[in-house]
Amino acid sequence: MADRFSVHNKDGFTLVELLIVTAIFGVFASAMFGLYRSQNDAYAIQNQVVDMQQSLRGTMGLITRELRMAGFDPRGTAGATIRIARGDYIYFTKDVNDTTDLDNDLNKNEPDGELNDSNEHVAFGLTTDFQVCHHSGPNANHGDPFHNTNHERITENASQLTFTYFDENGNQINPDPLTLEVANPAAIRRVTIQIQASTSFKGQARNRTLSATVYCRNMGL
Ligand SMILES: [Ca+2]
Ligand SMILES: [Ca+2]
Ligand SMILES: [Ca+2]
Repeated sequence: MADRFSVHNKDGFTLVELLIVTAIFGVFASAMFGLYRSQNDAYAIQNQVVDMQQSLRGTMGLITRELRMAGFDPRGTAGATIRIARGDYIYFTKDVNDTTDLDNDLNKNEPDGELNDSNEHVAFGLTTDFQVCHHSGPNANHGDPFHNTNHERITENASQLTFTYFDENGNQINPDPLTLEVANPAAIRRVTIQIQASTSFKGQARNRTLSATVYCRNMGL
């Protein structure tokens, strides 16, 4: 019996052996936990960045699709054009619908020579709380992103939205420094769009920027 409590117990572990095993296990467990936590963080950051990039791509897809139609006016009587062009905001019109079926041909998805139908007044802008907003409606209540609630928020955490404008000769058209608007938006033929989004994880910010160029082929026809 006395042997069981001896330091030199041959049948079981000694106290020293147990302490060493416990210490080794502790070091191992804490290393594993650290590894797990850092992998978890890396995974969370990666997820955030992927979400941000998807949101950016979705926003850019919508802006380029819509902007390509700016000035679409196949009947030539609607007066569709780019109406307001600022560095952070654009508003344009396109005749794509015939919501009331003006010509009684049972087709509501065709140009009718007017700009009073759904999705014919479109605006994109960046709000002061860093969201890219989209307005699409049947009238000139085009949703100034800074004052109007009649718009849809399409990108969270956008730190920057920049529109750069070019005329038919490829020359950049700068907004007037006082009005902040391009003086003659009807002269615009090409627009470069740049959106930047930011995400933050444990105080570390990550930014992604996406750019695209749209040729406004329906302008100036
Ligand atoms: Ca109409
Ligand atoms: Ca019709
Ligand atoms: Ca129309």
